[in-house]
Amino acid sequence: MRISLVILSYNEIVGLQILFDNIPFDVVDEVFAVDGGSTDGTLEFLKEKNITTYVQDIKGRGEAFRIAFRKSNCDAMIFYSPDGNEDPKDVPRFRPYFEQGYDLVIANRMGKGCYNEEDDQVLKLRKWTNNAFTFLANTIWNKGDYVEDTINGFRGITKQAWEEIALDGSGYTIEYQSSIRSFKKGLKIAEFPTHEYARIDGAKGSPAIPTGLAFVKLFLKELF
Ligand SMILES: Nc1nc2c(ncn2[C@@H]2O[C@H](COP(=O)(O)OP(=O)(O)OP(=O)(O)O)[C@@H](O)[C@H]2O)c(=O)[nH]1
Ligand SMILES: [Mg+2]
Repeated sequence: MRISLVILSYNEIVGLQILFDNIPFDVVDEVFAVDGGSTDGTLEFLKEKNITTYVQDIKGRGEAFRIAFRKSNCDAMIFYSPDGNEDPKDVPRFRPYFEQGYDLVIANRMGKGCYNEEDDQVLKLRKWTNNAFTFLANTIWNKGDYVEDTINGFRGITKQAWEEIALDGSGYTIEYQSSIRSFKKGLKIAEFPTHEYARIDGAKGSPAIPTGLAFVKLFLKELF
């Protein structure tokens, strides 16, 4: 089983500089980056590190996932975002699941023994919203074991499964769509517990309200 590690970046120079040396490149067979059009030195940094980088014509994580699928020469892809949320030490944890025949493997921030970036706050608005979308998707479409984190971007998928689910989602909804479509197709899904850390360059991140609305739209689209 050959695995690609796909670095997803959009103006992530601060995170990259801190995290890059901790990424265990030796456990994958291919590495490349898909970039949303960075202007902060991210592209120069990746070039200096000899990481092949595809710069998107159309922005958004949805498009980035689709480009990764077209560019990967392997059987499965792991998507890693170097903004600080995801622990690079988790990268080696995907392969055993793929080798056991799982189609979609998700780093779980929500279940027991997991940690979400809001867990030390009283108001966990983002976590609760995530969990509500997760509950709906499980209730409506999942015929297998409950999947606790349908939204985390830190996930891996086989190319065969990717082909089957044919995702057209844009932006930050792509992961949720990948979970919903995997439920619909009855694909084999595994989760392992992860610890979500704080964003390194705190100034950025996905905007809560537009992102929430995009999720509602995607949910309704999948429903009808
Ligand atoms: N390739 C690519 N990557 C993107 C794009 N938009 C965001 N990213 C990357 O995707 C990752 C996650 O985006 P964030 O903006 O951190 O979204 P988030 O994790 O939901 O938000 P925070 O919790 O605030 O970190 C980061 O590494 C971004 O650099 C894009 O259009 N293309
Ligand atoms: Mg983030």
